[in-house]
Amino acid sequence: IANIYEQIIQAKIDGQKLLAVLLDPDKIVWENLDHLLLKIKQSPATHIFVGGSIVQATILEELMTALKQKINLPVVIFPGDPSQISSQADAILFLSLLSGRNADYLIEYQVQAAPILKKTNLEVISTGYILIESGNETAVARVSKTQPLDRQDLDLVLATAQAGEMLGNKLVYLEAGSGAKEAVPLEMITLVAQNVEIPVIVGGGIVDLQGIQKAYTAGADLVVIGTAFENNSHFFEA
Ligand code: 1GP
Repeated sequence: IANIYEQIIQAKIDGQKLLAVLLDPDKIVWENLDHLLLKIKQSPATHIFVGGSIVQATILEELMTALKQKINLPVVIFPGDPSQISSQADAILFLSLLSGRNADYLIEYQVQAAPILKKTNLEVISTGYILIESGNETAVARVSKTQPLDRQDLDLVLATAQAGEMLGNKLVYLEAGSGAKEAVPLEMITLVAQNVEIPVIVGGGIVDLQGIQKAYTAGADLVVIGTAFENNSHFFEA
């Protein structure tokens, strides 16, 4: 699948909204995989993201093989660390955790990943990753040992997104964290979307179809759904 970033940009120009289903290899029940893949095929998803804050599963490659064989959607790695790189994917979100001040997640892991990525054909998409406080501690904050940004501090979130854009990030990802109690505030999505040129991804704590729609209306270009689909494979049927 050629140039995923260009497709995202084209969708933005065309006003087409994108939807990613997030699959965490650790949480997949292997026996249910065919059913899961069928449900993704029947869903409005435009992308599959694969990753998690920590992935212990050794089934990453098997999962990638199954996804590539059985589903005709771009597969994008959404990594918690450099161990989650698979050359079978189409692209990788090359994340910098801009909300935090942990150098490992700002540059160290990227340095470790670069030579690995050079040996693959993965499309590398530089992404400014911004964790927003969500009413509960999420895995991203715990694993990265960073503080999320205050959900009231719109100015700081915007400045962070804009700094990412100035550094050359091609996407900004507003993240409440997987299983967040509260999703990213809609006014925050709007403020960022209106004041950066790059596409805006929003995820974390979106648990119903209205939540997806509201995020789109607020200005999200791509919404990520993890937990809600994990808990209910019929989620998209409503
Ligand atoms: C997490 O944004 C994604 O990185 C999805 O979050 O699991 O809450 O849908 P949920």
